[in-house]
Amino acid sequence: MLKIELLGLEFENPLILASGVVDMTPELLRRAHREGAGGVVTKSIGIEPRKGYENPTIVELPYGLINAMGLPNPGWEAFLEEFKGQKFEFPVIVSVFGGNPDEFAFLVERLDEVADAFELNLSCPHAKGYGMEIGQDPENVYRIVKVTKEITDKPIIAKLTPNTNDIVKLGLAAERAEADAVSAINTVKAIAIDIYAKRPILSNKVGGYSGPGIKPIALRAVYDLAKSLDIPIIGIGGITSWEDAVEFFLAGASAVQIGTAVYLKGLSVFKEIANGLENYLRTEGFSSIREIIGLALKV
Ligand code: RRO
Repeated sequence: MLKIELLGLEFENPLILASGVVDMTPELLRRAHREGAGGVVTKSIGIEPRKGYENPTIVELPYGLINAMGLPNPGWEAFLEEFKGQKFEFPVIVSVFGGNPDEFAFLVERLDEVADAFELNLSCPHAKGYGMEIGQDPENVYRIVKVTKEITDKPIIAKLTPNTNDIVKLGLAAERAEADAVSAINTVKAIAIDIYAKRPILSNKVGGYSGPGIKPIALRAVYDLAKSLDIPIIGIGGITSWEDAVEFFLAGASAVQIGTAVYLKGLSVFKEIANGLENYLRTEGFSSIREIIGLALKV
């Protein structure tokens, strides 16, 4: 009932582990799959190793988290070394970040052999020279998708930022450059202040907000993208329950990614949501998840 084919890949279910949460090693990815994820996205990989920012890098709030991890990653060479020759029984989407089209192209070329698909991080909300700073401009989105498509036959997903006045323009630019899908959204630029220390809590001061608090923002982004784009949309943002997931499918998502809920509730959230989805489909008289994608766009 939950099986889907997306980007030419078979997913046991449309619930994918989002980038940046318990996804640093092959064994952690296998564990996410054992616990019910239909596919996984790796932590964003760049050219050089990065330690990330000093602590504190995460603030927990009543409705989610603000993070500024600072793109911690081992760099492409160490990543390739660790993933080369590994076999996975589920799709592994490799997330990459760069500061310009050439860096994205370099990473996609080098990591091609270990990726079933790539997710281009055009949307990290707080890294100087990366992510959202370049991904807010549709022309950059176009150029980066275009060069990566020329280098690989693997599917390319453009991960979009909500920190823009018009996410649909970014999605259309990705589609024009022949992206295979878009994923939306990355985190929402945010800050938390310690009222006694009288200073921002995160070492980087600003970060990205994720979790239940951003779900309606993410859902609106998916809804608007689905109305304008023909390529598949992968919904991300605050999905914590099966009801949340149903909303995203009805708004036009072909799959969803789950990140903060894994951080807050553990990996068991995948089975919980998958069971709830199957029950919903059965009781509403559907035989496949496909049948509910975009139903809320028709009214
Ligand atoms: O590493 C991070 O701080 C980070 C990244 Br790469 C991203 O894409 N989104 C986010 O909220 N944090």
